[in-house]
Amino acid sequence: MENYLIYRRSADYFEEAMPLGNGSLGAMVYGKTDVERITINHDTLWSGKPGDNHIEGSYESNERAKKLVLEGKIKEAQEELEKNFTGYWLASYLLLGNLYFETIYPCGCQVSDYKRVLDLEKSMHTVTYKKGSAEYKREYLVSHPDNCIMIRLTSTVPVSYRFFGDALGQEGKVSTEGDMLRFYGECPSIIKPSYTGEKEQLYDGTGIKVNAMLKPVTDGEITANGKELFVKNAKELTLYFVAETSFVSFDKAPNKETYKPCLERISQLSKKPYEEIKKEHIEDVSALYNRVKIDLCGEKTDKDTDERLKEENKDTGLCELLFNFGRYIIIASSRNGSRSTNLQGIWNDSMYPAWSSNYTLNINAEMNYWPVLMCNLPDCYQPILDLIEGIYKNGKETAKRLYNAEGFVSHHNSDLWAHTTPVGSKVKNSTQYAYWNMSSGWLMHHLYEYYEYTGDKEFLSKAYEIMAESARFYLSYMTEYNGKLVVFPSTSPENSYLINNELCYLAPYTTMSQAIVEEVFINLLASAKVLGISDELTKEVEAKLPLVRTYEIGSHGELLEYDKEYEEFDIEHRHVSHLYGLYPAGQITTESEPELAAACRRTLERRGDEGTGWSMGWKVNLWAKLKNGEKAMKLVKNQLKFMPAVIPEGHDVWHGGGTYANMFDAHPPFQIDGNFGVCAGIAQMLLQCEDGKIKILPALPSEMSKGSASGLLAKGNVTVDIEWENSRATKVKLVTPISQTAIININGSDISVSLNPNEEFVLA
Ligand code: FUC
Repeated sequence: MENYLIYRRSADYFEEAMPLGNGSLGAMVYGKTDVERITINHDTLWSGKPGDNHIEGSYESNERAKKLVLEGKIKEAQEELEKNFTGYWLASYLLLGNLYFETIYPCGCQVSDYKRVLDLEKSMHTVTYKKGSAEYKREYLVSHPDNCIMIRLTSTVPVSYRFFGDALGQEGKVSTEGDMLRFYGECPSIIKPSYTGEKEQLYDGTGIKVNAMLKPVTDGEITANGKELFVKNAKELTLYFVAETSFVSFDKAPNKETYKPCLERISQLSKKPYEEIKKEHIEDVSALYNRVKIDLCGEKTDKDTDERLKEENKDTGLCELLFNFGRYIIIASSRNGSRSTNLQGIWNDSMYPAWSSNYTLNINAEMNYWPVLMCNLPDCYQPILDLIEGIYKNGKETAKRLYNAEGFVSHHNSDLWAHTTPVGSKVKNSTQYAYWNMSSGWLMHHLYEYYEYTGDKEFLSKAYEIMAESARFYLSYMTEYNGKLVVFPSTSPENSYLINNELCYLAPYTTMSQAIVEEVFINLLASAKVLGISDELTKEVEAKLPLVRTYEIGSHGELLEYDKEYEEFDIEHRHVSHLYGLYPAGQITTESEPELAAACRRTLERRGDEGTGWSMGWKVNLWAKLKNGEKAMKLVKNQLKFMPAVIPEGHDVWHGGGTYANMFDAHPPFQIDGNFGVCAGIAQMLLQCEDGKIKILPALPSEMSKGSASGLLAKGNVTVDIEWENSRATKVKLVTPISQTAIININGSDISVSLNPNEEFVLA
């Protein structure tokens, strides 16, 4: 079983360090034997504050831009939007700080037998080594039940340690308090995104505050000097770390007390024995992790993980490890009560992370949740549902102010505060990303998908209001154009085309916008049917649905991305937005829409098999949906291409992604979406739910001709176990709490089966 990341040397870079987390607290452990470094995160440490960030005049600007597009003046329309429509940058995800500790050894001998291992099943990191004849062991974990970071240092001889740290960029402080090390500070209320190139931070007392404490419990002697903590002659040392922030909720000023609760919590917690915390932690995480087990019959190996990544011929075991690592990071970064995972999950070591490490909603933030339900982790899905609720509440004002429309709307970016306004801040060419009012529609996919997998009608009846308001926005904002009902004008996320050698982003409409609206409408009607709702809204949606579909096939046989065929600028552009209908929406399937599916295939062929990490992750899913296991596997392997922590000079970061030594996805730079994307893609090679069927092994590559998978979740809350040999399913076991008739596609045939609640159904 591929449950371990193994290394025989410590990390020099973040992209080599080991991630641990409980959804809220995150730690990146370097495993250094001289001066250890642990970068610590808390999911609520962001810049900014809640509230209205709309700018005046955007409605009028959009109206002017619409008119210009109608007149064919695309460049002028873009300039108009960039001048008067684009708004403030949103908040940035930050870091809590770094904890360091130096080990002062009794002998100066060399380190030998060094090994660090991340155990995915137990969610624990262990470092072992020797110095002379003395043996050293370190254990690291981040507990969800006890909400703390735990470090346990043991050695066969007494050693001494020096602890110190840094906190929250320029304003944070680290000092000692009694026998503890305290980290405290305040987040800036404004910090410019790294891509503006401006390093500017504003601290005005309104930012989120943090207090964190590290407390040692040891057989050695503890002293402190105000700045650093010392532990002398210890053979056993347990470190407890807790953090409290003043964050309250997306719509309230952060004013929760942090200092006292932090002190109280650490003094209580430090009475609890390490072994007890560890036992409860392992029970907690392994209960989630072990729901799914796959065996892709890879070679048994004890090789270092980065060495495996560097090998030319990657075996199926590495694919299995990538899948398991994806499930591991879901559990480590997204738990009930934590924030929705951002561009870096919860792991970030910079005050100026790439793209602010916030929520990019034109693919990235959604991709983070693609594998969660399939991997039977509905408990880890709640954070994105919470984010959607915030966006829904804020997005009503945005719909009114920017579009004079009903319902709610959000754009390509959001943050801890669930902001829904377009960014761009008058920057040239910002239309390319900032002018995109489609994320509110895309997010509805996640509401309906949650219902589809869990069958939770109570959830659906609550979510329905949000889905209805999303539909209302598009109904009231869309325009008739060439006999169709379209989002006018629109962009296709971050792509461009050429007119007279000029870069254009805006088009009268785009395939993706239309596919998103179609999905919003279809899912609304499906939900209304489940809930027995029939009213004005459902009637209007039903009547307008046929006017929304605009799919066209171009001269290369490809699916068109815009209202018509334009001259392409970057044929291998990383976004494959126009294939939204194939995946994630599933409107196009090879069975229901063979012609459109063939056009999707041409589009993918023309886009190529490279891309940023997340782009390849998306393509794994798309090829799997096209039932092409060989291509899906090729993309998995491309994504597994080793990426050094220092990006080689001249490397094309827009087309050349890969995987870092620590298995983190490389855009590059590090971006976690690709990990989640490929994890979902591997699951889709084994199981798909479409056309009202559960399809077994729909895109199995020849390299995976033998194997087994258990615990995958299918729509309808059906847990599926599969065994296969010679590329044919030999045994399929289904269990569901919901009585239902399911159609199972197995070895090329459809079989209708009646499933009784909690009774195993076996097809052999
Ligand atoms: C989208 C992508 C970029 C990057 C950014 C965070 O804008 O186009 O490649 O992933 O999000």
